[in-house]
Amino acid sequence: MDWNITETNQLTPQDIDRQGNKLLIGNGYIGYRGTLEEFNKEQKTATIVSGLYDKVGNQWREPVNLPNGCFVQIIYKGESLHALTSKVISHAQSVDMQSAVHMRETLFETSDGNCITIRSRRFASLARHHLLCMEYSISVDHECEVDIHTGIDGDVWDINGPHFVEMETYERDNVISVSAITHENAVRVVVSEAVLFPVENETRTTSFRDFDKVPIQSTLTFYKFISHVTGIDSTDPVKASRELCKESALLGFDSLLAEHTALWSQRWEACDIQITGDEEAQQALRFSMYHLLSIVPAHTERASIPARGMSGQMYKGAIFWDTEIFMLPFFTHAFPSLARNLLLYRYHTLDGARRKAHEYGFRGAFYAWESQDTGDDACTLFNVTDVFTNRPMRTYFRDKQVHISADVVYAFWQYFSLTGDASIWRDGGTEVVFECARFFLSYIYYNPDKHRYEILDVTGPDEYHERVHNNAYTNRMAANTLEVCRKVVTYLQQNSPEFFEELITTLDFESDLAFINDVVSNLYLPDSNPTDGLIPQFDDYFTLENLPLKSLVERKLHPHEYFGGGSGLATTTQIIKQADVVLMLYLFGEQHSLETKSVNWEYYEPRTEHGSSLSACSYSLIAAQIGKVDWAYKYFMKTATIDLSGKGKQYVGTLYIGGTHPAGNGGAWMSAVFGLCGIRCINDTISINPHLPAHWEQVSIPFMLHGQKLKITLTHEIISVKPLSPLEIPLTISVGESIYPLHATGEIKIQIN
Ligand code: IFM
Repeated sequence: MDWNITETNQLTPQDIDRQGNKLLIGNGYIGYRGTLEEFNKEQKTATIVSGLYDKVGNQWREPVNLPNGCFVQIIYKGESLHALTSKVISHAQSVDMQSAVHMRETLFETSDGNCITIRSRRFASLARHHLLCMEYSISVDHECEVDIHTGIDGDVWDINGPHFVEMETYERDNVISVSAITHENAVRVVVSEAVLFPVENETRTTSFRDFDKVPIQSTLTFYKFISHVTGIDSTDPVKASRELCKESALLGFDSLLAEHTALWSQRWEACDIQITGDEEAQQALRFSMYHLLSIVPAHTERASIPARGMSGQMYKGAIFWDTEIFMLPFFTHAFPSLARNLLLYRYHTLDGARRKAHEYGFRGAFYAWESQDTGDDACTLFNVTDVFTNRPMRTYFRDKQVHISADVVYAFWQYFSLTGDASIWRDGGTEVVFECARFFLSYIYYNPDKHRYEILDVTGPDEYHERVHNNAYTNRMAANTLEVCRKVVTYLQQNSPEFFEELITTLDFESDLAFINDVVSNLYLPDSNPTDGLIPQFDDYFTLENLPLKSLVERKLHPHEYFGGGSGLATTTQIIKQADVVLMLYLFGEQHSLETKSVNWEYYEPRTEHGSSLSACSYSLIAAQIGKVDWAYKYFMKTATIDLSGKGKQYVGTLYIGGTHPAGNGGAWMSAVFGLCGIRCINDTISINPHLPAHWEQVSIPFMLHGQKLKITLTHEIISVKPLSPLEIPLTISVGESIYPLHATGEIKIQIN
């Protein structure tokens, strides 16, 4: 199967936007959009580094787009060769997912009939996370001279910029550096470049080099080594950045590429799922993993994955619940240390969550709906613009999506129970769990008439119905938070009593613990109605207008009008934005019968708009469990192709909101592994109940549980599980009613049909 994702289209502005996202390269520190070297801010070039945000005036705080070191413009007899304005005979642009290298090949015909081909390769080094490397070559049909203009382009695309208040250029030892400081926090940002060029006729203007009248007989190749360092990473970013360039130029492109490729091979070995019989699904799933691997911060536990990855400033570069619920499973079962980094980001932003709880008059930790570097909430109270009045519309994402704190706790417990890594509790996890539990204790109400605790005035995952009471998802997740808190307490009392006692005292948590015991058994959990098995998404949901989605869409007066908010069309109806009850049924699968799952899937599916990229995977997961394999496949492909097809919403009014969809990418992995392959882990047991599409001949999955590496291979007839190294912890495999112990080194094969 081909590992290349290739685009050969004529470049329209829409293609350029889409390819910028789709053909992104990254190493978790740098994300570089899949644009061409001659492009500039008009074509949305962007170099985003993780964890760096800036705010200008009253505008949204957003990631900083760094000066673009990949810029190159070729000029032939005064004619700039540009993919948008020159005569292009052929153009191909691709990403090799195996080695995470972006490539382009464009054949230009000049006005005097010379054919000039530009080829480039670039990668964000996985071995040196501040470094981008590029090889650029020019091939000609007829011997000629060209002018080459290259350098660091500081005139960058911003949504809410400009973010630099000072920009200076230095040159020493043939390394050019652009240094600037950010507007809000005066963080120094430095981009430097070294160029290995075959001839020495360079002149310089500011941050650009000009190589004039360069003779080319057939092909000329040069290399750029571009480093990106900020004052957050280094006390002397100018020096660090320059040294990295010099060192890289000495090592050379090929050896840097070799070390980068070797690391990517290791990554693929740990996670590549191979599907025989379905090239389209294979490509989509690999592509989803490629994107997750390109943006996961391996270098730090102080950053996480934003909802639009590292594809730009969209969605304020903010981290949502997307990471904990939709991306973490992939990392937990393939790269537990990266999952750990993502979780600890929540520990490092706990103070921001404490501040938010305090701001709203609650105790404990209320995590930011849109979290950046400090954990303070970047979500505004008016997060959507009304297309009719062009006025900001009051939304309650920030104030009422309290499930965020429960999502974080859910993820911590999942990580612990699937990896066995108890160090997470001492390294901050316990504090996160205690503070989130405390938040819910202060948020709940006791209803004396009904003798139960309730959670009022919240917004669940379905953002079209704000400020509802007893959202089934939120109540279940809040109860889980309290249950996890109790389990962590028990674990620590048994395993780290001194640490536990100290923490209880430091956090003054004794009385909260006593309260938790009472609440856990008396918190109202909306359950299935005995007559029809339906679970109300929230109080009185079933009294809302019941109409087909199509009819609601027909009521629209504007193509981009928002269905939610104060007077949105969906708010008085049963049409929901995204999986809500169905997601809950997946996350708490053991507590619900297949019958309940089936009845609720059938009810909510036609009422779900899938207005969020988070929705499809839940419908795929439950469809697989209830035997609707065709639907499970359909929704799997929907989530797995979201960034391949680039069909997601690109603009709201004039605001660009496109970008990659890492939650959709993580959802693809979940739908394939937990849904279609039917893998589910409970303690040390892997239960496997495959629902493979008829045309899938075989699937093999590298899979980690409790630190043990396995290869699970499924066909329609046989399930095989093979330890990839001697097992240190006994594991069991459960298929149907039977349990099979997995032996230290041996593969087990189980006939299923
Ligand atoms: O977190 C999601 C939310 O559930 C729906 N709107 C988009 C957010 C970011 O993906």
